[in-house]
Amino acid sequence: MSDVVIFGILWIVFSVLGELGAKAWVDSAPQGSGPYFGVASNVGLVGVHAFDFLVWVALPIFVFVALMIVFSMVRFHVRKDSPATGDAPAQFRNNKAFVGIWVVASILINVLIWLHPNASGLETVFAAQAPQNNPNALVVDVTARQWEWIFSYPQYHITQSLNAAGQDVLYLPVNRPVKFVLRSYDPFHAYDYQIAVIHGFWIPAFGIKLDVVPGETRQLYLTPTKLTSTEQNPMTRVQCSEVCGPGHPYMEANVHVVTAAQFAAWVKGQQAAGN
Ligand SMILES: [Cu+2]
Repeated sequence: MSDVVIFGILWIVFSVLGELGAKAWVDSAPQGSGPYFGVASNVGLVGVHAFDFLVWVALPIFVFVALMIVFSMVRFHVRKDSPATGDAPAQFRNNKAFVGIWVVASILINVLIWLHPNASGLETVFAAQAPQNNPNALVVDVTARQWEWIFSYPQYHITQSLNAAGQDVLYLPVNRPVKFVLRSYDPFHAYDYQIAVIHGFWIPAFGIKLDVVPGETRQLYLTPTKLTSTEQNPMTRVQCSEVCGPGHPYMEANVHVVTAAQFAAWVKGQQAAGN
């Protein structure tokens, strides 16, 4: 068998094994670990699909390069018992066909990745931010202050949602679009606007974050796609992602993604508690 055929067979075998191994690794990762943080939103899934596609494309390329090095070392090394002198095989400085294929293939792969998942993924994310694609959205006013996340539900007349321990908490019904309205100011020291700083609204499992800037009102749409909570997966939490002072690392809030019925019951409880 010629070297090219042997190399081709090895390339295919190791590429298939690599693709299967990568998939098994991703599928077996428990919630919150692995490459995806236990993704739980429509926007986060865009990133997952992009990552899947990039791994799928990159793996055979990696196998090709790595295998070429190992294959050459094994197949073409000088043997111990070979004479010190003698006719070496013909040497070439370059191989026009190989270089041509390499350059054209590299350009095509780069153009492909620019189109998909880059441009296509961005289009999906932009479309997810269009109000008309988020009917019946749940409005959550998010106020960031040093160092606390405050959540208000104006549609349900909840000014500040709190759990039994009196901590700020974010409840969201699964599969219903959410419109976050993000502001940075301190309602407890509202007279001094200069103490407001930039915070970063980040829920790792939702796969998106947005800076919260004093003096601006920013909007973020997303739809939770999975029943989960901070207790089940610590990556499902609100975490400040802009250094905003000594309390920055602890500027987090628990998140619960629940069924519509559970959400309705929770709303009643918050209203009854006068929150
Ligand atoms: Cu912060």
